[in-house]
Amino acid sequence: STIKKIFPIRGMTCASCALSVESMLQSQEGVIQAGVNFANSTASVEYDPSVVQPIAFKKIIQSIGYDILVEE
Ligand code: 9UX
Repeated sequence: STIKKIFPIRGMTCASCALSVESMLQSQEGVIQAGVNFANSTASVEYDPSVVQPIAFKKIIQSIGYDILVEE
């Protein structure tokens, strides 16, 4: 089964930033679906917790110069 959660994103200054973050999340193994809302600075991510944990999102998002706030 999958989980869908909303995560705050930091560092996005334009709609193009949001698309970059979104495609990065979508490329992550274990992510079923991801959408980034630039106006709200949030990402909605549906993922399979048996494949990936949100801490992995932090690494890939930081690698392109943004940040995602995940609890842990
Ligand atoms: Mo453009 Mo959004 O470089 O950074 S993608 S401001």
